[in-house]
This record gives sequence, structure tokens and C-alpha cells, in this order.
Amino acid sequence: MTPTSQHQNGTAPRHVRVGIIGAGFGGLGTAIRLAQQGDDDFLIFERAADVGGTWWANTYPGCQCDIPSHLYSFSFAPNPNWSRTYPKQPELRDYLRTTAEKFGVYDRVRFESPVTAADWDDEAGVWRLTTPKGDYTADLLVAAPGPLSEPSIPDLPGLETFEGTVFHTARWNHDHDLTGRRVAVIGTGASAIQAVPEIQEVVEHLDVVQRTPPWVVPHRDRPITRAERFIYNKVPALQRLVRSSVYFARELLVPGLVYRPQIMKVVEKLARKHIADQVPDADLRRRVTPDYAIGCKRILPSNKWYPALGAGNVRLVTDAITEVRPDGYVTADGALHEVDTIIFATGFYVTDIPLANIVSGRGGTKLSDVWHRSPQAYRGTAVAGFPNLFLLVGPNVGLGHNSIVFMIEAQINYVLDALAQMRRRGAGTVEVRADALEAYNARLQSRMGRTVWNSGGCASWYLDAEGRNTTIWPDFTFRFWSETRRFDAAAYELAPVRTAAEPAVAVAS
Ligand code: N01
Repeated sequence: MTPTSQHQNGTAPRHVRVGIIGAGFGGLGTAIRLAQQGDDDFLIFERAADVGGTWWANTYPGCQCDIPSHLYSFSFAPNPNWSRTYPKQPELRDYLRTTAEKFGVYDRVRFESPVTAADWDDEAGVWRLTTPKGDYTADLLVAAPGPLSEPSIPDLPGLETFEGTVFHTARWNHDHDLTGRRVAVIGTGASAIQAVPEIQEVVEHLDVVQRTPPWVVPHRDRPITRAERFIYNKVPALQRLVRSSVYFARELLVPGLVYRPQIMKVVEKLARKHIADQVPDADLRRRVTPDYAIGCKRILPSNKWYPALGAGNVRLVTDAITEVRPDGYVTADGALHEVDTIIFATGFYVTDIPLANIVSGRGGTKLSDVWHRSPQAYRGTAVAGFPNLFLLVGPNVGLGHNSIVFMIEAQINYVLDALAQMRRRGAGTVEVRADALEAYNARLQSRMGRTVWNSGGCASWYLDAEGRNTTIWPDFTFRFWSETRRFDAAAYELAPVRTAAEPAVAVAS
């Protein structure tokens, strides 16, 4: 790669070969791999004040990854010193920061620099990036904003009249002491089941507002002993072995999730036993037992959720909220529930990610106008009409059962091979062909019908407004890995580097 940055007396470069949006696992991973191969002409644009992405933004009490530590980390940066089998948010945030520093990419991050517009300039063959701290151009744009980064708060009538404190789990208000408060947590997804047991212990009263009960299984989280850590430090191969066994154990869920949902009955039995063991009250047991197939929504591990719901200061509310008033909220049965704090654990914008509103491709077409809230991409990475744009954890790359870092690393391989092939072929732009994208998605969607996500009888954020699953990868993850090992140039139009005066000419692929 020919460095095109203009490092002038330490001032930021205005043009880079690769612009990266987001300093979470995706953005940092891309940067590190570029740096490792000597391509250092890149910058990361991050809206937050530090690296970490999800693991920087989510600081709610109890925030923890529900994928084991040894697997939920970069393959090229194992951490033999994880303190728990499932990492808590501060440790993950620190891991990402330490890794960015160790691999020398930390100072390539432009903090508090959200990209507010990314426009493809067809004349110049570059992406024009607008940030509050200056404008940039980039030959290639790697967008890794995170699929779960924009909190979604339901539009409840009267919410603006509420006189207490309101916030979302992903924007936790640490200045608001919950001790002795009357609190409502709305939502019972992955974030709620981690936060509720923590805050239940300090609040005076807690309402947990449930629309759909989650399936919850026993959690195998435990501290990793000093002896284990010592061994991982001395024998790295052992840690790799643990990582692989965790990975393959998780892949064992795929046949049930994707091919034969009946297989998931085994896991459902475990979850039902968990309810029977932890919920003595028959009425509560009935109300927390889901009526859809397990796996249809993310399966949540917790040993603390049901005991928290059964605590004396907690009430499970299952009537829908109809209105918010200055002193509380009203449910469909007409009851006013007086609270002074409302915490939304209501998830994120997923199928209508805000990034799609700020990225414009050929002819100024917005990504959101192409997707119409039903995103699709080729290999979850490329979109026709958007040259030199690579999405990380784009459509249908998400997982419920295994580590997303695995998928991210697969996509990074793909992007790096695209760059290598562009260089080899003298290409200035790559753009996926519309027919390749369409055929890829037709194939992908044809497999969705029988999956538990589509057939399990639940409504989840995996499905878009039309009921299309645009979120989850419907196969073994090693298949995604093998499909993205090489950049398949035949699915793309490649054009040489050109000047404004020259028309685009295809490069032989
Ligand atoms: O969000 P969610 P989350 N009225 O969308 C409810 C990842 N994650 O932040 O099920 C009432 O799962 C909604 O109800 P329903 C993980 O991938 C990972 O908890 O739609 N309720 C649901 O109960 C996860 O899947 C970790 O009927 C309303 C809840 O809000 C993803 O983040 C930890 C409502 C939203 O649940 C999102 O999790 C935490 C309304 N109007 C999160 N609107 C790890 O450990 C929504 N709800 C890796």
C-alpha cells in the first residue's frame, strides 16, 4: 500500500487509504491486522472518548458477556489472565484498550469523532467523510459501528411528562443513585436479566415490565483460578485448546437452531428445570415460562434472574404500558404504578441502523433508501452501488449462540484479501455485482424458513418489519469462515484507479 497520508508536523492526515468507523472489536481488529501487514495508512473514527465499542458504552451494573472469555477475544491476542470464565464489561473494555495499545493502533483512533456523513465521490473514487473534528477522504471505508449500538426507546405516550429520571441500559446514568428508589425496568432481554439482580438489592421497590419472557438457562460463570492462569501463561497451547473446545461445543447448537428445531427440546428441558428449581411460586412460574421455542430469541444464562424476580421488593408486571404520567406509568388494566425512575432495557435499532442514514453511495443514494429497513449485503459485507465499502457485522452476520469475534475476524480476512487483490490487479474500486448480491441473499433467505428464529413462534429483533431474518447467520460459523477466506473477485466489478477525466473501465477479474 502506498502511504498517501499527509503527516505534516504531527497534524492529522486528511486522506487515508482506509477509513474505519468504530473502535470496537471490528474496527480495532481491522486496524491491527492492517498494521500487522505493514499497511499503516488508516484512521479509525470513533464517536466515544475511548476504544471498546459496546464494551465501552454499556456500563450497566452486572454487564457481562454471555460468551466465554477464552473465545470472546481476538485469536491473535489471547489473554491468559482472564479473571472469570465469562468476562465482565470492565475487563473486556480493558482488554480492548490494552490490545489496541499493544498492537500500536490506539493513537490511530480519532476520538469523539463520529462520522456524520460518508459520501462516495464517484469522480475522485474516494469516500468523503464528515466528522465534527474535520473532513477526511478515504479510498476504502470499513464500517464497523456495531449492530447493537443505537439504543431504542419505545415511543410511550406521555413519556416526556415523567418527572423522575429516565435512561437506557446502554447509557447508564451513574450519577443517579438508585438506593431507596422506586424503579421500573422495562424489558426482559439480555441486558435486563444482568442488570435487574444487581439493582434489586439496592432499590426500595422494583417493577420489571415484561412483554415476552426469555428462556433462561443455568450460568456456568466462575472465577478462573490463579493456578489455571499460571498454566495458560506457561502453556499457551492449552488455552487455545480450551478456546477450540468452547467454540465447537457452541456449534453443537447449530443443528437445532438451523436445521431441526425439535433438537432444541433438550435445551428447553434444561430451562424448564431451571424455572422449576428457582421459582417456587406457581403463578410467577407460569408468567415467566415462555410459550415459544427455545432459541427463537437469544437464550440467556443466569442464576440470579429468577431469584431476583421472586424477591420481596420486586413485582413482575405483564400488562402492557399504555401511558406514562409525571409520577409513574399506567398499564392496560388501568393501574397507575408510581415510580421515580424508569430504566429502558429495550434493546437497539438493528434492522434500521442509523449508519444507513449517513452513508451515500453512487449517485448520492442513501444506504437506508436501498435497504428500506430490510438490510442485505453480499457476505454480510458489500452492497451494490456502494463501491469500496465494507461492512463489519453487516446483515446476516449476527449470532445468538457463538462468539461474534469469530465472525468479525472472518470478515477482516475477507477485507484484507480484497485489498490485496485490488493491489495485485491494479484496481481502484471494487463493487459487488447486483446479481451476485441478489443470488447470495436468495440462497440465504431460502434456508431461513425452517430455522428456529423464523419458525419458533416469537417476535424478535432478528426479524425485520416484513418478518425477514436479516440479522442472523443461518449455518455453522465455520462455513462463514470458509466462504470469506478469499475475496471472490468474480462477484465484483473491479475498476482501475482513475482520474476525473477518465471513465471507469472494468479490470479483468
Ligand atoms: O435488548 P433485547 P437487550 N414495551 O432487544 C422489551 C446483546 N447483549 O439490550 O421480547 C415493553 O434483547 C423486549 O420485549 P419483547 C445480545 O445480542 C449481549 O437486552 O420484544 N417491552 C425485550 O424483552 C442481545 O440479544 C450481552 O417482547 C419492550 C427487551 O425489551 C442484545 O444485546 C448482554 C418494549 C429488549 O431486549 C440486545 O439485548 C446484553 C416495549 N415497548 C446484551 N420494547 C452479552 O452478554 C422492547 N421491549 C453478550
